[in-house]
Amino acid sequence: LTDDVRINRDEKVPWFPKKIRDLDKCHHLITKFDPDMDDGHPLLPGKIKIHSLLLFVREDETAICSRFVIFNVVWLLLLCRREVYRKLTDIYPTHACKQYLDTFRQLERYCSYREDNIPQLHDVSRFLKEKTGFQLRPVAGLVSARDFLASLAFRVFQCTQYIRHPSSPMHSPEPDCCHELLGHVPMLADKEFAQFSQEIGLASLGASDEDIEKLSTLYWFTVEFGLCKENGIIKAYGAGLLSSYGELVHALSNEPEYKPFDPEVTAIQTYQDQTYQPVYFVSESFEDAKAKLRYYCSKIKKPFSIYYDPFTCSIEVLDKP
Ligand code: TIH
Ligand code: FE2
Repeated sequence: LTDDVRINRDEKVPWFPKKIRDLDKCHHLITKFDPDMDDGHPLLPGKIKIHSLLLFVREDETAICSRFVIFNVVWLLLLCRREVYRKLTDIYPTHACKQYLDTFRQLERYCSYREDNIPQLHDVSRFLKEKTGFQLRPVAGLVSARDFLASLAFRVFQCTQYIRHPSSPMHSPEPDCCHELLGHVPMLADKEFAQFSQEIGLASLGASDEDIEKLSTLYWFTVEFGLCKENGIIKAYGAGLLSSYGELVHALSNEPEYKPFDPEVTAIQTYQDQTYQPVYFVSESFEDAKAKLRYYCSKIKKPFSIYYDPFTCSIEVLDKP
């Protein structure tokens, strides 16, 4: 995280975006899985090395994006359409929370979500914008936690466009377009959840590295792997679960450990991102999770406070009295 902390001399806090336009500086990629070290990584289609693709991105972002799209369309047609989509939609009715089921139905209707179609990022983004003001922005890989969370403050969601390797359709250790479209998009179309996501983002602006670490852990156990109660029954709302058949089944089996969502505890829970989670946090409801998160964020120490102007989508920085 050291690189992307741009210290602002006057304020002595890490630089952060104040306008949507500033997000052009918020897509620092991290190479978590070094392709030279990890040939068996399921995101590497055959011999194609992710990091040589990433180097290319910096030189010519648009060229690579269209190559990615063509490339991905092939995988998507071959596998996302059948395996991922079909298997997941089979178990959503029993495993996904009601908010998800509701917005998923709308996506089927208005964004042509179906097993033989690839929804276009642009159409999906337009749908979200109308529902909750969220918009999607393509990104070439895994973005640093600071940059990723900062974009949420503006209701901007950075989306990968490539797809997992067909050898592991039921789980990918890194986000891909199945994860974004099936996991995140339906939840971002829910008002309460969109608000929750933006609040994590707002709390991250100008936060210390230590607080970013805690906020990204909170994000991990809620937005990615969160469970919630519905009439006493546990359901999934986390995107990492809703895009992985394997983990969705695992999360609601009796194998993992469940803990009540409590930001203080959740923020310091250790996690791994290679395989299924051994621990999940269960929220009473979104309202409850939001209230707890808001209280937690109000305790984060910063030498300033911020105001988000929803008309201009920009941040005003206010001195603390
Ligand atoms: N495990 C998820 C999937 O298979 O769709 C992808 C990820 C979500 C979060 C981290 S990796
Ligand atoms: Fe994700």
